[in-house]
This record gives sequence, structure tokens and C-alpha cells, in this order.
Amino acid sequence: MYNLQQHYEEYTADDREVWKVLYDRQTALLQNRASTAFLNGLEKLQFTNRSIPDFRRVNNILSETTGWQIEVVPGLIEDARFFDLLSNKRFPSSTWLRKMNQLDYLEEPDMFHDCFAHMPLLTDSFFVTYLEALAKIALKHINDALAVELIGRIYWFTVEFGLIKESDAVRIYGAGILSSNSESSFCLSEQANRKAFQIKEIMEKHYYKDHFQDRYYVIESYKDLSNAIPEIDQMMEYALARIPHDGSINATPLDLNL
Ligand code: HBI
Ligand code: FE
Repeated sequence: MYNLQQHYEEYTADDREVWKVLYDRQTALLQNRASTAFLNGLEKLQFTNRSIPDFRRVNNILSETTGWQIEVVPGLIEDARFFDLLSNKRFPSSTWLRKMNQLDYLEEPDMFHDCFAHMPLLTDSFFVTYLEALAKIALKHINDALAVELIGRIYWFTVEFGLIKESDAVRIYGAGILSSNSESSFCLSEQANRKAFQIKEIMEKHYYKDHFQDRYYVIESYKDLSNAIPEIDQMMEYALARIPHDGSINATPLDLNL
């Protein structure tokens, strides 16, 4: 479609400083908070604080590990294109970096979110198997806004805000948390509401985009995600048959009772 490229030579000293500040701050905080697969992925992709990742190098490493590739996009893209890319093992990523005065919040994912937080897990074969399969379920129902909303909830509470149990400790794998300094601390704190991974409840309730999640779902392993695909598929058919709707989203309540 756009066939955009990362113009690596156009990054400025400010961009490199922003990457370094965010990278140093998050890696210090995530050492004993992030999933092992994420930390291993950082190493496999050879990310450092010294330079902004060059997508040509990242793509070479990804093609050697899971065969996924990066697709440069300007920012948030429409759902149909998003899921089409994921179903073809292509991960959409922006190439621009937030400014120093936006370190803690920006309304749209920048490259630090898309690259630092999402790409390391693209080296884990169970995780990408899930990502591709989830996208294929979304494409089956792509013209049904309610269906895309329900899949979006599953995506949100796994790929963006998911937690995982690792040797008796809870660790972070959701990119929305991994790129957030404050939520990386909050989600493992006493105040956070952590629950066992459950597809039905995730599909029933809406989620917040602009503040900490009111609940986090914890998987036991990445295999739990790929193993959940048949249940997600069935639950989608069940929900879409039960909820009277004409394919548009505005006719349906924010929360469902499946
Ligand atoms: N586009 N580039 C980009 N990145 C996302 O994470 C993204 C998107 N479009 C839609 C979207 N996420 C969510 O609505 C998914 O649930 C579909
Ligand atoms: Fe994201």
C-alpha cells in the first residue's frame, strides 16, 4: 500500500537522546519485571541505548528467527489493514519518536512503543503463532464492527496489557505496559487487579485507553495464548449469534453478557 521506509539518516540528535532516555529508564525498571522472552528478545534484536534500531538489521534478525518482518506505517492504521498485516507475519511500526516533553504520555503509539515494546516478542514462536492466528480470526469477521471490537479486547488484554507467570513471579509481556514507566510499576503492585486469563470475561467488558487498566490477565505460558485460539474462535461465533446487531458497533452495549 504505502510502501514506506525508515529514513534512518534523518533521525536527529534529539531523537537519539529520546531513545536513550526511554531505553535506559525502561530497561532499568524492567530487569526484574519483564518476561524472560521479552528480555531475551531485546538481546536477539541487539537493541541498545546507543542507537535507534535500524529496521533493515531488525528485519534480517527477524527473518532468521520467526520469519516476521516490519511494515513501516505512519501511525495507527485501520483495523482491516492492521489485521491483514499481522495475518501475513508483518508487524506494523511507526518510525517517528516522541519529543522530550512527551516522555510520559502520547495519544498515539510512537516507535518506542512499536519497536522497543512490541518487537522483542516477535522472536518468540508461540507468541507470533498466536498473533497470526488471532489476526486470521479478525479477518474472518472484518466487516462486523462488533466482532472487531471483541477481537480488539482480546488483543488489548494480551498483546498490549498481558502479564505472564514465570517461576512463581508475575512478569510483563504486554507492550502497552512495557513502554509505560508508570504502568510497568503499577501492574505488579498490590493496587493492581490481576486475574487468571479468561477469554469470555475479556470479550464481555470494554477497556480504557487513557488510564491504568482496571484488570490485568495473567497467562501461565505463551502456549496458553496459541492454545486459546480455538476457544476464541468458538466464543466469537457464539457471541455474534447471540447479540442482535447489524454489523455496526453503535447498536451494542459497551459490556456484554455472554
Ligand atoms: N494500528 N499501527 C497500528 N498499531 C496498532 O497497534 C493498532 C493499529 N490499528 C488498530 C489497532 N491497533 C487496534 O484497534 C486493534 O485492536 C485492531
Ligand atoms: Fe501496540
